[in-house]
Formats: sequence, structure tokens, C-alpha cells
Amino acid sequence: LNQAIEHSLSKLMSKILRHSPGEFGIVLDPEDGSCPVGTLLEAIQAQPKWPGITQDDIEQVVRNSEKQRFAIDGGRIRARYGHSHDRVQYTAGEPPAILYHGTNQKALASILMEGLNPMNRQYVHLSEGTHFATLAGSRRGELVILQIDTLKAKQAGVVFYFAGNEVWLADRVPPDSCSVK
Ligand code: HQG
Repeated sequence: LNQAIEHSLSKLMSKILRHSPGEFGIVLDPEDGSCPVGTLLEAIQAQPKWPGITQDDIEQVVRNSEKQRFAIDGGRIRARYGHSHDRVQYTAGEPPAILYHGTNQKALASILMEGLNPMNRQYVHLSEGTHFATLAGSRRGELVILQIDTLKAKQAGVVFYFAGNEVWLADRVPPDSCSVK
């Protein structure tokens, strides 16, 4: 697969595994949001644009995803984060003292008033380093990196979940735990 096709396949995999599996005739495991790799493969092959796709191609996307969007375990594949409809279960964990969230200048005033909300996804997305936050925040305009005081958030009742590869999730983050970095 060349890079453009890999990117487009990755988008399709995200759509299926994060947002609308039903549209592709797939039911994801209610706990971890996974399905057999073969089931995903068949659903993709059934798409007009993608008849020639192979399991190797899917594995290449998983391997090359800089943000490690997907994980394959025991023949099953899942999106590690980013879900909108299905609420995947994660184990609560102890985050580092500071986590980061990348957003944009236009959202800032509202975030500093209401805190971080999951908006169209199931969880707020946070990261241990600023690289992931920078990629996330740069998608929608002028980048703003927020710093989250996780101890303060925990004292306010926030539970943090580890999604792997430096990504943490939370149901919400109150405004007084957020500051501009
Ligand atoms: C903002 C992509 C106003 C929030 C990314 C964000 C990430 C508020 C947007 C991953 C708000 C939601 C997740 C409030 C939050 N008022 N705006 N109270 N609370 N927001 O896409 O974190 O490449 O659902 O700051 O790169 O941007 O697809 O979340 O701007 O890693 O793998 O509302 O998805 O990864 O946007 O992105 P999103 P996100 P992939």
C-alpha cells in the first residue's frame, strides 16, 4: 500500500471501529470494542472501493499508525481510543501529575468556563506528552495546549483511564484543573 491508500484505509478502519460498525454489518464486543480481524477484512472487502484489500494491508495500517490508533490481540482488532457511539470499557489507572490536551483558540473560553467535555466522543482525550496533544489540537485552528492537574481533578471526582501509548481518557475535566501551558 502506498501512503495515500494506507491513510484512506486507516480512516475507514477508524470509521468502522470507532463510529459506525453497524453500517458495515459489524457488532463490536461491548467491552473492548473489538471484532475478529477476519470480520473487519470481509466488511472492508465488501466496499466498492476496497475489494482487493488483504489482512496484511490491515496489519500494515495498524503497525504504521504513528498514534497507534489500533491494536490487534489474539486475532481481534480494536480502536484504542476515539469512540463515539459505543462506550468501550477501560480500566481506571493512576495518571502522571500532569496530562495534556490539545485544543484550539476558539474553544478556549468555553473550556475555561465549563471544563473539557467529551463532545461527540465517549471520553475526553488526554496525553502524557505534548506531541499527541499537538496533533489533536492542530486539526481545528490555532493550537492551544492545556495542562491538566490530575490530582486536583481526582479530588473533584474525575476517574482517569489508560488507553495505552501515552493516551489517557476521562469522562470530563473540570475547568479549575485546566490551565494553558
Ligand atoms: C473541544 C484524533 C468547547 C476539544 C485526535 C476538542 C485525538 C470543547 C473538541 C483524538 C469543550 C472535541 C481526540 C468545551 C472540549 N467547549 N470545546 N467545554 N470541551 N472541547 O475530535 O481531543 O487522528 O472529539 O478541545 O488527534 O480533538 O482521529 O477530540 O477540540 O487524538 O486518531 O472539543 O482524535 O485522533 O474534538 O481528538 P474531538 P480531540 P485520530
